[in-house]
This record gives sequence, structure tokens and C-alpha cells, in this order.
Amino acid sequence: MAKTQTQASTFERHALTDEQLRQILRNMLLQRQLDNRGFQLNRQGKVPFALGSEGHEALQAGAAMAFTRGKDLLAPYYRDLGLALGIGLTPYEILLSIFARAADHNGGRQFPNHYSSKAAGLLSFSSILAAHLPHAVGAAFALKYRGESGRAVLATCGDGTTSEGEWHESMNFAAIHKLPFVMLVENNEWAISTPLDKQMAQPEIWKRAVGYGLPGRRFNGFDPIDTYAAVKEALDRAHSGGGPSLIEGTCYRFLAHSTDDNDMTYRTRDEVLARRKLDPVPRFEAVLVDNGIMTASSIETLRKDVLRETNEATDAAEAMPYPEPGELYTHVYEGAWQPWQ
Ligand SMILES: Cc1ncc(C[n+]2csc(CCOP(=O)(O)OP(=O)(O)O)c2C)c(N)n1
Ligand SMILES: [Mg+2]
Repeated sequence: MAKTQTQASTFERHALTDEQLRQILRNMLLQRQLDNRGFQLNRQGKVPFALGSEGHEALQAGAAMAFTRGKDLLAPYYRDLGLALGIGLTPYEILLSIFARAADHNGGRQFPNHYSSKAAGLLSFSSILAAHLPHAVGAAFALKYRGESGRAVLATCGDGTTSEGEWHESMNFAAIHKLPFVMLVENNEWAISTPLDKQMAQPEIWKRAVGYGLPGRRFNGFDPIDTYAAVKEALDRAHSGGGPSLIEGTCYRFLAHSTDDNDMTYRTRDEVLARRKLDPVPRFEAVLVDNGIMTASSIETLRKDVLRETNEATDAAEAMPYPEPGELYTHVYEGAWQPWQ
């Protein structure tokens, strides 16, 4: 495997153990496998919709490693498969959601890729861009109000979502009340067909932190360790009463926006191929091999393991029943009230 500039002498691991570094790669490989599975199942007519996180693997796996399980809360958006996996959801739980089966945490009622898990601290969210952010800062306000120090809310969104009014309102609220809150923006250069330069005149989103009176920084979202360091720093600050931060990871969306989109109608194949050269998966594999943390053959074993786990989870989730039609209004209206009565 080609040598990278991250050989042992310059390798900055930010106190991550070998085991944590291997877990990060496992998460990245699992994301890619489950992404593919969603698109395959859609093309087979088995699920109505799927979204991919390809290009975001490093950013999400690195960020998840900084999240404290059992304490922190995650308010994600629809492209956060790797964050969901990294804070403890299993491929089976993910697939129950994609297949909309009754055993899903949302009872098969949520839109695909809108995972939630009370046990994991993953808030349920809406497809309406930025609508989860007032909820996220509300949760952070509750943590502060109750004096639950050592806990924080990690919220994410895409670059395009930062144009929403609720994004600004949430940032401002978090700043005024010095909430234990981290706003992590996953800047992949596109908001469906809208490029970044048609979304904002200042392309460095983190710089808006100054206007809110917050610390902010940008990091390389193709590098999971750089991501981990940035998210850990911001979460540590939030845990210790230092208030909110705005951090921005740069990455790219390699696939179309979703299974309903054809990205070749608004961007060129050459642009996508150029960004694919920065693919975080082979780059991180090379880092682990160069630094003696994994070998080419242990990576191959891991790939097979991830494929097997994905196949087993797919079969198990697909075999589960859909929700009963009679349950349509359960959890929608209070008590036994039904809208036609
Ligand atoms: C309020 C609102 N406006 C428009 C949409 C339609 N929409 C869904 S995803 C999306 C693009 C969001 O882009 P970005 O925030 O950059 O996230 P990405 O998908 O690139 O990860 C749009 C416009 C929506 N869901 N909600
Ligand atoms: Mg985007």
C-alpha cells in the first residue's frame, strides 16, 4: 500500500488507542456497506427511499468517537448514518428503520434514514431542514437548567441548512444562554442541486461563530482523527461549562443526494471523480497500515466481517412484520381519540 505523509514520526493520534482507531475504520466500512445496501434495496423495489453518507464517513466516525455514550445527546440530520452507528446503533436497528418494520424504535413510522434511539440518546428529528435545532438547543437548555454538568448536545446539519432562520435562532439562543451545545456543520459543498456559492457569499461557515460570540473552527472532514480532535475539544468545552461552539468539517457528497436524485443534471462527473481522489476510506486504511495498527490482511478480514454483518442484519430486518394497520394513529393522537370521530 502506498506510503502517506502520516507515517509514524508525524502521526498525531490525539490519545486515541489502537482499538479506537480500528473501531473508526470499522464504522467507516460499515457506513459504506450499509449505504450500498440502502441503494440496492431501493432499486430492488424493497424500500421506497435511501440516502448515502459516502464522503462523510471519516467526519461521522471521528465525531462519534468523541461522543460520550450514556451522557451526551445527539441531534443529527438524515445523512448521519456513521454517527448513529458510532454512538451504538446496530446495522439491524438501522435496517429496521429503512424497512419501516414495527420493531423499529419509531414503530416503522419515521421517514427512512431518520433513526432515533432513546437508549443511545439519539433524538428523533424531522425532514424539515433545521427544525431539529430548536429542539437540540432546548435539550441543551434542559441539561443546564437541571445542573447536569458533564453532559452536552451534539447537533449536526449540512451546509445548506445553515441558511435557515431556525439555524440562526438556535445558534443565537445557545450563545446567549451559554448552553452545553456543539453545532457541527458537515460541509459537502452541495445542498441537493444548489452549490455552496449560491447558498452563501462567505464559504467558511465557522467564521459566523464570531458574530454569535462563540469559538469556532474548521477541520478536515476527510480525516477522522482531525475530526475527532475538533469535536472532542468542543464537547470538552461544553461538558465543563465553557458553552457552545460552531465547528465545520469539510467533506463531499460522492453519491446523488438520495435515490430520488440524479446529480449528473447539476454537477459534472469530472468534479465528482476529482473529489473521489480524496476518498477518506483508502486514505485512513493507509494511515493504519503505515503506522503498524492494521495490516492489509486484517483490513480484508474486517471488510468481510462488515459484509457478513450487513447481510445478516438485512435478512433479519426484512423478515420482521410491518406495523398493524389498526395501529396507524397510535402515538399520533392522545388516548383513544380518532380524527374521524
Ligand atoms: C425547510 C426545508 N427546505 C427544503 C427542503 C428540501 N431539502 C431536503 S434536503 C435539502 C438539501 C440540504 O442540504 P445540506 O443542508 O447541505 O445537507 P446535505 O444533504 O448536503 O447533507 C433540501 C433543500 C427541506 N427538507 N426542508
Ligand atoms: Mg450539503
